[in-house]
Amino acid sequence: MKVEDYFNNILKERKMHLTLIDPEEQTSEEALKVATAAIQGGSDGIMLGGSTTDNIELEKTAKTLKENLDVPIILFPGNISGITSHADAIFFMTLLNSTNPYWIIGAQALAAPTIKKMKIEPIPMGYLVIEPGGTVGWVGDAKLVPREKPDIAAAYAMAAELLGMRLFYLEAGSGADKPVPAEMIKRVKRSTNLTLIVGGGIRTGEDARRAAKAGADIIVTGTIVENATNIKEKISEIVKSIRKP
Ligand code: 1GP
Repeated sequence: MKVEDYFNNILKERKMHLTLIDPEEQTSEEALKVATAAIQGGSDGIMLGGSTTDNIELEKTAKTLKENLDVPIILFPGNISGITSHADAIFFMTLLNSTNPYWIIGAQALAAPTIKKMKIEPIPMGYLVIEPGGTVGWVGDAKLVPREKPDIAAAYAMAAELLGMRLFYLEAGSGADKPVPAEMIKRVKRSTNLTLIVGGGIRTGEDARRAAKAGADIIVTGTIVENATNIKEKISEIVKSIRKP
């Protein structure tokens, strides 16, 4: 089954959770342990990537995860180095509010021939970086969307929808001290029919629930698995809170 269909089937019934693993943060064996615990906690898939991903680490980790896990492995590339064939799909994304054409369409053009040859499933996605923006905001030369300007985020989402993208990711930046504001999530969700992903700075069940209630379809967390002593329990806290009616 295609990964996008897998998403859409689940989303008919409930919200989803994805765990982001940065291959640079641990060995591939450790990444497998983290991913296994996250899946036991209720994560619906694993995203692999980071703003400064090293392709050698990525290849190793992706291969290990792909051989040992049953949930989809989705690439979340920070650059053209974030591509490997050991994955089920790739978020084929454009950093819409970058001021540098490289991050809007340059990297995508360089990567497209390889992705076509690899035959992994591309999922077209608009990516918008909100204050504080973290490493991705800096690396991606983003003109950060102010937190109190939900209409700006909604306008970008509408443009993404009109351009034919099917997913939209509101990103506060990995490790952000505060997640994307609920009002912004609400405004984006109300303005489009896109599948809405929200991530950056979500650390508790309450944070996740607020984002899901505001309209996020898919919640992404990364940093919490790097810090948690009991990964399964921590992910389960997040997952339960977004599945509550
Ligand atoms: C980063 O949105 C993701 O791209 C996850 O952020 O590491 O803060 O959970 P955190």
